[in-house]
Amino acid sequence: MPKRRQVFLGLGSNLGDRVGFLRDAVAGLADLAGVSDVYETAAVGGPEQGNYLNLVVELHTALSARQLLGLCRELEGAAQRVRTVRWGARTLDVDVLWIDGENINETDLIVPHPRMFERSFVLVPLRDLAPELLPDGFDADTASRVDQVVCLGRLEAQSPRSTV
Ligand code: GSY
Repeated sequence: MPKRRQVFLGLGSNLGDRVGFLRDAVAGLADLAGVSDVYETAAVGGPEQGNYLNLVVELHTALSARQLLGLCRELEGAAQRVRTVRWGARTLDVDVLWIDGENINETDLIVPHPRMFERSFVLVPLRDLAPELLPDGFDADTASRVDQVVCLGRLEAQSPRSTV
């Protein structure tokens, strides 16, 4: 039996029932060890699009990096995600951010996620679960203000009103 490792996944939604997509994805996760607060965040990159809801989850799992990537794709598929416009609006995006002890550099899988340490929409929720992983000197208050990252509180406390 492979050893369980600490893993962080980043989830985001900016199309349709954003709360519902996040809630269903989190509910479908085995080995869940933690869920950050939900943050409303200004979209980074791509065409003009609506705000995202973002959160980070922690798993303690024996799944391999490739199995985790498969899990991310499955969760996106379950949210009827359609890949049309690159960096465009999406019902659900799930990224493997970090796996304890892993460094992977393959065309379709890079761990730690290559942009996670530049993105306030990842770092601010990650701080809820693993402040020790944040870059030295990261100032969440300044980052939240500059990059428009607003804490909405716990996922279970969200109402489904935030449909876009
Ligand atoms: O890379 C994840 C998808 N994504 C996001 C996101 O989740 N949140 C914000 N705020 N902007 C984003 N741009 C992309 S692409």
